[in-house]
Amino acid sequence: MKSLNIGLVGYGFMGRTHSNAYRKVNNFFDLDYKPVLKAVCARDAGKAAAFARKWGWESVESDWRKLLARDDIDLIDIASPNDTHAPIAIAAAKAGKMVLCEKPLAMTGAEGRTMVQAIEKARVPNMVWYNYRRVPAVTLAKELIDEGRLGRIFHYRAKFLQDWTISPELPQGGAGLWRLDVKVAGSGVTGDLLAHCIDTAVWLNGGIQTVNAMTETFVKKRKHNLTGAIQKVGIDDACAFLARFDNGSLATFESTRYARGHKALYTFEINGENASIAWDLHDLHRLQYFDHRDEGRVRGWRSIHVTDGDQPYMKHWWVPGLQIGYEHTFVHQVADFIQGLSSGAPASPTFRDALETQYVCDAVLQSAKTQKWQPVKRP
Ligand code: SOE
Repeated sequence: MKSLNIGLVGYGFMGRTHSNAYRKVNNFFDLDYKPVLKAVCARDAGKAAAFARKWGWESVESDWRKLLARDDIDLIDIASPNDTHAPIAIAAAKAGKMVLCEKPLAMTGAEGRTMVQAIEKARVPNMVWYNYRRVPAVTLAKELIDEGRLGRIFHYRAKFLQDWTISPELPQGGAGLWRLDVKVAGSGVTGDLLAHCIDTAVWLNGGIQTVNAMTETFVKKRKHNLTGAIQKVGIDDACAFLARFDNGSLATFESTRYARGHKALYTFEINGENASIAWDLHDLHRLQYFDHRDEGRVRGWRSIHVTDGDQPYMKHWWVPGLQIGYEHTFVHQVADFIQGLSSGAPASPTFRDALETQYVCDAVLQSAKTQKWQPVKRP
């Protein structure tokens, strides 16, 4: 087995999910490469060192440029805040490193395009961590749709609801709270949560042509955690939009961080002429499926417990009936990336795939401003 030497940038929530995935993947998947946790990089060297001790990273860097200059690193994994994705990814590609990047790919479509250009010029393997594609039930939904079981698709309905920013006392900016700081995050729920819904939707149901959106910022001013200054909030706290897909289906998307009681309720439902599918992150191992072609007397919604060996990814885990969870989606993503290295068929979403989501997010935010339908522009 060959070594795949990883240099991770960032040690937050996503740094943990990625570290866990690199450590576990070879225990469950037979692969040609073994990720080696070579170095973790973060501005705060002390905190990075503590993280390295906990997760087994061999060394620590406090400047990502030094990490990129190291000959013993094959792959740069960007798990730092959104405003750092482009400079690190572009420099890493120029340095000939493979690049994995947390979602959203970029702050805007224009920025994402420069990243795709750099990656494709350097011809380095790349991927964006839209992890929900690799929930086995969601992958099963993709298989059922691709087999044509739903027939013509009429409707796509997605929601991602949270409630963690309702308090006006919550500051913006800094560790853990940069998602509220527009200069660092680029946008609010659109880039953070709807980006997941859009990525899954485009994967399952094809391209989006046009959107009509509304956004709201419920808390207008917050204290900045780093400077203490009371500042205008620049992110969207909530966003809802209508969309038309290339295949003629109609969609509604909604996301908010103000849905009291909901912590991470990502749901989608797809209605086709023959069958419908529904999925819910809080019950992530189940896929709801209704097939109108079933015998009438027993026709109804089936709740498929996606835990059997012939269902996506599950033969790599325990025995039928036993569930896996959120962290396993990241393990699947690493496994697929490595299998892509071996086969030469890159795992999706690549940077180019993820750029599509940026273009949709741009159109959504533009529509919320103009209060008009906006076509998704792919310059
Ligand atoms: C925000 O709270 C967040 O952590 C997102 O940034 C993740 O992408 C999402 O999967 C869960 O919620």
